[in-house]
Amino acid sequence: MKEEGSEHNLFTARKISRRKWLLGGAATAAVVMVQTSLGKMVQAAVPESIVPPLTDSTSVKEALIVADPTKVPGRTPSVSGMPSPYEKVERLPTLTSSRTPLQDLYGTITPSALHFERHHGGIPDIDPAKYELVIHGMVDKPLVFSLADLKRFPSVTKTCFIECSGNYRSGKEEMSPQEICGLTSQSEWTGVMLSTLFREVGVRDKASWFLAEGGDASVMTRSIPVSKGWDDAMIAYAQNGEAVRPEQGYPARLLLPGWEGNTSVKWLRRIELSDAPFMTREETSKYTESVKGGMIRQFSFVMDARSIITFPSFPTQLERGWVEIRGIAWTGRGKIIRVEVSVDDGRSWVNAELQGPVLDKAHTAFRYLWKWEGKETEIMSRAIDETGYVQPSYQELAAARESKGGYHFNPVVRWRIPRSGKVVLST
Ligand SMILES: Nc1nc2c(c(=O)[nH]1)N[C@H]1C(S)=C(S)[C@@H](COP(=O)(O)O)O[C@H]1N2
Ligand SMILES: [Mo]
Repeated sequence: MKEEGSEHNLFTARKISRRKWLLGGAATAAVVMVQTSLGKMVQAAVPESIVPPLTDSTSVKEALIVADPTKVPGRTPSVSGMPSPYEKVERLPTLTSSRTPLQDLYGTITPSALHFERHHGGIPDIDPAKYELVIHGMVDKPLVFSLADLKRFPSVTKTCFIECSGNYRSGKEEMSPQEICGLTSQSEWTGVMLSTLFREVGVRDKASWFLAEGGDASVMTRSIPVSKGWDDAMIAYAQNGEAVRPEQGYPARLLLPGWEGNTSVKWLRRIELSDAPFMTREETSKYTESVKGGMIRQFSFVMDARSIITFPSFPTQLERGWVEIRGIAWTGRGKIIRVEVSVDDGRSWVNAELQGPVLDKAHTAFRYLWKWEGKETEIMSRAIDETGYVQPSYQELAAARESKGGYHFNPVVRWRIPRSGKVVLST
């Protein structure tokens, strides 16, 4: 048999010494406060045999206050679940947005409570019984749909990301993935295809654009080409198996997979068909970006391919030895076909393993097993999508845009690992 204290696999596991195991068992009995199934706090003597064993990182005091959960009844069932109180995983709210903690998540679905938020005029309180969606303009038969009407149409479900087009920050070393690009999240959305409603109202052939308008204080409006409406646009009323959260547009939002987040108009109340874009405030004063030669790009709807390593990242304290580099990659143009990782400052690149199934316009998890020997280096990832688009470096992008940020800024993110193992953003 192997010594408990020995390294028993490729990774540096937490060591438990045999001597301390025995010492833990021999400690004296403790008196702790426990909650009964009816919520009453009572004193209970914990027999010495259930005092948890000591490990290298638990002190005698810590060990004594942890009661054996197999010896007292647990909490009774509740109406709605909460994460474990031991987990502190939170969005980072400001007045107008909050960011998804990408570095703390697993897999690719963002728990609804952690989906990023971006509100131009706060979160409205909308009574679902009074909710109405009007579709009018260049149509044969203008109609008003209640929420119940929307739910009577054939439903569809799609897993995809929503990303804010302003999703990039940098400038200091102490920045986590959440702070750098936490304005992207993924949900399983359910609703009705917009094409179904287009057929219902009889969209005219001449109609080439539509206006989407929100019922919040900002009355957010964007012009969208009708082709996106016939393609994969949805009116979503459910998110991750429950009603869309108020923050995400309850009771119904437009969902334009792969396009700038701002086009997925929340609290959607009106769609107007037309033969020209509406040139609203949002798409003239904002949501345009500069390109070389003093030119401006407008109606740049599609989100470009992108990736970020979420582990190790700031604020990871990295240990030497085997490390599973993990991250997510995504593109608004379809599927991610490859993610390349460099562990030597960008000199050479290797293919990361993609977690299947790789979905259309969806966050895709990747991983790469690497042995860190303790030498200073920089690690990074770059995404390649099915159109052949390669995520650019910061230098390439800054040169093409003649700017160091702004909308649609999706550069390769580099993490610097100094000899101390304290991971920071390379700036
Ligand atoms: N009605 C309305 N829709 C809106 C917004 C808004 O302020 N009002 N914000 C937009 C922006 S800028 C983004 S990035 C996404 C954010 O969606 P989320 O808050 O569900 O993450 O919603 C878009 N839809
Ligand atoms: Mo946004």
